[in-house]
Amino acid sequence: MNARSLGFTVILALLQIRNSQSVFANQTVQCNLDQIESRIHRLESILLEQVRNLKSEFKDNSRTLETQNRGIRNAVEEYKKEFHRVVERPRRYDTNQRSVNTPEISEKLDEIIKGVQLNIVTLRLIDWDITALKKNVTEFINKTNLILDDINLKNSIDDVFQATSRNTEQPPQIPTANCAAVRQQNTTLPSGIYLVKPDVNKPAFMAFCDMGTQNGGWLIIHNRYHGTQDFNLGWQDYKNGFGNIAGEYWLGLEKLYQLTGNQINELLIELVDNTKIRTFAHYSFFSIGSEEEGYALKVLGGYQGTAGDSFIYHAGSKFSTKDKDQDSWLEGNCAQSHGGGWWYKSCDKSNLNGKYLPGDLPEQLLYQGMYWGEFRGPQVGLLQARMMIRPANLYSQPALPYEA
Ligand SMILES: [Ca+2]
Repeated sequence: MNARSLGFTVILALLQIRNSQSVFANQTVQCNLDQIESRIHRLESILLEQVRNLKSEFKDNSRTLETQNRGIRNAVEEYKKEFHRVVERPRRYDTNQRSVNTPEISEKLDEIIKGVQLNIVTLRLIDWDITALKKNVTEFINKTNLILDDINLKNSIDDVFQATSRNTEQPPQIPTANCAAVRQQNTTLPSGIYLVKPDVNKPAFMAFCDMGTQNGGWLIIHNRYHGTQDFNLGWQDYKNGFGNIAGEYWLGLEKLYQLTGNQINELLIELVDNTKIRTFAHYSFFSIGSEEEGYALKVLGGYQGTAGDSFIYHAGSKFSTKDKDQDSWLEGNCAQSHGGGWWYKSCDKSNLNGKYLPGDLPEQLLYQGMYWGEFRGPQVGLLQARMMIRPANLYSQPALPYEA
């Protein structure tokens, strides 16, 4: 084949290819058009269906709205009728009497409103009154309950007293003047604490009564036996008394004056040393003065005993404490030097309110212990000491030494 025929052949082949491509393109377009047409038909049917549904739905809504409109119209008509009825009623009522007068109705309404407001205020006041009344009733009930409690308590106390008086069949105990008077009332009473009232114008007080020693009836004014009670105290303590009536104590100068100021008493002093040896000093006549007199040892005499008379040296002396110097020692205060209140002179031959130091005392504590000069001397502290009094029977006592 030559070049010319080859070229022709190529051109021919190219033309065939071109023709075949054109046929293929035409077929593809036709296919696409068919598909589009089919889709359009489906879409049209869907739209028609939706339109039908919307029309149906619209008809339903229209019927509902129509029904609602009719209801509203009916309601409005009812309201109109009611309004006319309300408005026409006073008019018909008024036509029988006088013409309609709106201002008068308004005034009446105002009066009614005012009346209602007044009633509301009145009701509020009544409510407040009721609240206050309720409060008063509650307080009254509480007070009544308290009174009832008191009455019940009083009845209970009365019952107890009546039962007690029925059981004992004795009048209430009246304090007697002293321990001897207590014993005179009943000689079988034991030793113990009793209420005594030596001065009818002064309060009664408690004291320990010894009913066993030398026929009993002794009132303990001083008691020391273990040293727990401090006796290095001031004037007020010695005046009013201190300690434990059932243990160690000092009765007090004021009470001692009440007991002995207007009545001579016996004085019994019991002493025990640290070896348990007992001794005693008995004075048939004992009395002290008032506070104005410095509670002075005004009467002391008629000694009898085994201890020795180491107290007579103090007769006539005023009572002194560390804060009230009434002793005869011009240069000093015996109570400060010797550790306790006493009827110091210048200074002492006995001191039962000294320091509680049983046994031998070192030299620097000479005269500072609880001591009795004639018994163990000022250098030995005693173990126990007790002072007691009872009214003296002047006609049965031995005569004073200088009268013998
Ligand atoms: Ca002095």
